[in-house]
Amino acid sequence: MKFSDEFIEKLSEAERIVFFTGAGISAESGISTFRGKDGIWNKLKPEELASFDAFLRNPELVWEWYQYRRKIVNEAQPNPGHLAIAEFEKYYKDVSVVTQNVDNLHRRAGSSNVYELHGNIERNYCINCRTFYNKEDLQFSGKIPVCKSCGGLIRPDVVWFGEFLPEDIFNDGESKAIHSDICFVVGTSAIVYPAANIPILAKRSGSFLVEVNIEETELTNFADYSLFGPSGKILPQILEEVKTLRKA
Ligand code: BJW
Repeated sequence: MKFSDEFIEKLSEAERIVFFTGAGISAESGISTFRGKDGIWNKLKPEELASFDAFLRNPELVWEWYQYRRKIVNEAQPNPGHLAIAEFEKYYKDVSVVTQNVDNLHRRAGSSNVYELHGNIERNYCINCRTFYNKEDLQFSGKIPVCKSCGGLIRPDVVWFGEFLPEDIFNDGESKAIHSDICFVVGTSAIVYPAANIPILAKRSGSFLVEVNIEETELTNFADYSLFGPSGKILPQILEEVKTLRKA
């Protein structure tokens, strides 16, 4: 792939890089996106699965759905897109991943600075006393697990619609984006707020905004540069360009 001269110059001069990622980066690992042709929300209703009210109405159903997704995530492997992002750390002094994904694949790929805006599917907590439980601390046998300390219902540590994002993580991720030289926006429809504000703020603060997606999104007209194609193909090609520009 031939990149623009302006993009190559930015890659050459940059010191601080942010990758703002969404479900599309994990599509090539076999994890479904939410929207679009094969998206989860085409078959299942978000209001029945991804809100606190839905959980209180039918905790068994919500647990079953998360257990199903956990199985897929556990069996999935980071793809060349995740791996390329992790390898950027060899070439830039400050590389951060600000992700909407809950699948842990950026960490498993080796990225060191990961800000998980919507939580992590492997963690859980009690809705009463907020005791945390890792996946290995819990058994799900059709009956929803309850807290060993207080007997409260345990829920996945993810952010559902109408819930606030973890404040410190959001603020730190936003700050990284604001201070970045290049902000890559990878595999997201960029329609879920407040996360979708982050790339907008990055560009308004002077960062060069590069979109990587298989199709146009809400952000395309706002981005400085758009690269259309699967992130598992495009990101390794950008990394190859970086390798020729910068020495490890
Ligand atoms: C590829 C590819 C490949 C495919 N390569 N690319 C107006 C009306 C109603 C509500 C609101 C409103 N405005 C704002 C809101 C609030 C709401 C919101 O934004 N809703 C919008 C949908 C309109 N936001 C919230 O509720 C948030 N909280 C909040 O606002 O708190 C304040 C508040 C408090 C109290 C009362 C009211 C407000 C919380 C949002 C939480 C989102 N949670 C989810 C589920 C997480 C848990 C789980 O996983 O189970 O997060 S929803 C889902 O969407 C998930 C994702 O992180 C998020 C973003 O999706 P993403 O990653 O962009 O995926 P897709 O599928 O949309 O896009 C995939 C992209 O990849 C596509 O572009 C493809 O083309 C591309 N792609 N293959 C490259 N190989």
